[in-house]
Parts: sequence; structure tokens; C-alpha cells
Amino acid sequence: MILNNNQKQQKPMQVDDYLKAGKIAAQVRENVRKKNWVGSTVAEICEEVEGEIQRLGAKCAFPVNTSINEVAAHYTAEPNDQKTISDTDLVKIDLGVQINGYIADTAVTVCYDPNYDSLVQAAEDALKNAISMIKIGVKASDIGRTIEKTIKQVGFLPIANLSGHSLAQYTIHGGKSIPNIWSIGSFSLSGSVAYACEPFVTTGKGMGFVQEGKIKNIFALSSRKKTKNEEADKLQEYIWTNFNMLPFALRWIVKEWEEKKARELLEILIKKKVVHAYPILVEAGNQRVAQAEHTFIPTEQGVTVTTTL
Ligand SMILES: [Co+2]
Repeated sequence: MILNNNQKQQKPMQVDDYLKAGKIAAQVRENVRKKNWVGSTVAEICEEVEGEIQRLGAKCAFPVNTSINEVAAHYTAEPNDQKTISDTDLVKIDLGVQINGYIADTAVTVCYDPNYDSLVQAAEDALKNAISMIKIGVKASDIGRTIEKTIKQVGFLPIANLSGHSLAQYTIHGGKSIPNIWSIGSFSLSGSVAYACEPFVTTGKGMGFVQEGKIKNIFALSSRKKTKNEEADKLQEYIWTNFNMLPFALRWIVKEWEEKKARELLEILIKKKVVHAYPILVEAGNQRVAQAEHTFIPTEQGVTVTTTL
């Protein structure tokens, strides 16, 4: 998950909450990895995974992303979305857990076409090699170089315009990016910040970058102001109370508002620039994309990966 909602870190980080969120995220991710999702709808996947996060005592930091094949990121199920996983699909399931706004962001790619197992492996290897070089002071550009090298060595391409990111309380993108390629204008990792590293990999036939698609089904508050529409302001208040500035899905508001009404009110909030709608991100050459992701905090000796069991 990569959304930037322009919030800056306000408080010192709470390591305990990061660790608690990370454990829950890891547990849920490993259950996702083990399960066979063929025949499941994306609505079923999202609801099951989000339900498990809540049963384990945490909140979702964003709607579960179920991005299929050439869709790299930012697809979540519409209410009752009947899109179904087939026995040749590759699905990136990206999930976020938060405790008091401290976020664990992690992802796994499940793949039912053996021809693409190596693509998934390349994403996992790139993440592993990146994590193994991290400690306080390491340059983000050097992490990008390692990710790029790992992926290109096996004939695949990193997605150049998707990157990992710093996290902050109630903020998915804390302002610093961890690139998936070598890039200029770097910074050094701090021991008092949590980051997510998320290599995305496509085939040698891909373009190696993503473009915005037409579909938008993830939203987040971008400002807070009155709209002169009482119902829309009520929805705005509901979003702020329940999700803060974090992303949400239409699925999460149709419990309180009838779907047609919810869509209307959301449209008003988008027009008034109170809510931002995030488009899906699609590989520019329409090639399949695999992803792996962990959240971590750098230390003097190395790294604490919060999203491990
Ligand atoms: Co992320």
C-alpha cells in the first residue's frame, strides 16, 4: 500500500504498538498465503481478511487490496463484488493493521499459474535481500539498487514508479520513499521511523512502470471542511471518527448508508475535495505483477521486521 495522504508525523513512535500490529499482520498474511482462494470472490477475500484482523483485536489500516494479474495495486472489492479468482490468476493481497494508528503494512502474492511462480519468487528474494542490508544509516538508494539487481538478475523488471515508504501515526505514506530501483536524491534510514519495503516485479515483456486505471474504489479524507450538505457532512464525520485520515472502501460505509446514497454522498465529498479517490495502478505493458512487502524499524545492528511471526 502506497497511498500518500500528506499527513506528517506528530508524535514520537510507539514501538510496542508497531510490534503488536506487526504480529497480527504477519499471522493474517501467513493464513492468506496457505489458503486456496480459487473460486472465492474478491468481496469474500476482503471480508474474511479484514474480519480476521478485527478478531485478533486490531483495526484495518486500509481496505484489503486484492489486485489481480496486471493490476499492481490499489484494487479493493466493491460491495458484493463478484469478481472471482480463477485457477490461473496471480493475486497480490496487501493488508494493513493498525493499533492506535501505528501501522503494519504487509503483502503476499498468491499464484495459481506455475509459469509465474518465479515472478513471485523474485519479489520475495528482492524483499529478503533488501531487508538483509538494512540498518540505521543505510541509504534508500542502495536498497533500491539491491532490489533492482535481484530482480534483473533473473530477467524480470522492477516497477520503477512504485516504492516502499515511511509510515507515521494514522499515515500510510510518511513522506519518505524506499525505491525499487537505484535513484538519485536519497536519504538515510532512521532508527526512530518505521518503513515498509515493497518490491513489485513484472516480466521482461512488461514496461516496468504502472499507469492509473479507470477504477477507483479506495478513498481517504484529504481535508476536513463543511460542504453545506448536511448528509455529506454527516458522512464526513463518520469517516473521520472511524478511519481518521486512513484509506477506506465503500464497503465500510454501506453498513450505515444505503449503497446508492453512500455513492452520492461520497461523490459530493470528492467534488468538494474533502475525499480523495485513488485509482487502481496497472502495469503499462499489461504484464502480470508480483509483490512482497514487510514493515520494519532499522536498528544499529540491523533491523526489526515488525511483520514476522
Ligand atoms: Co505499503
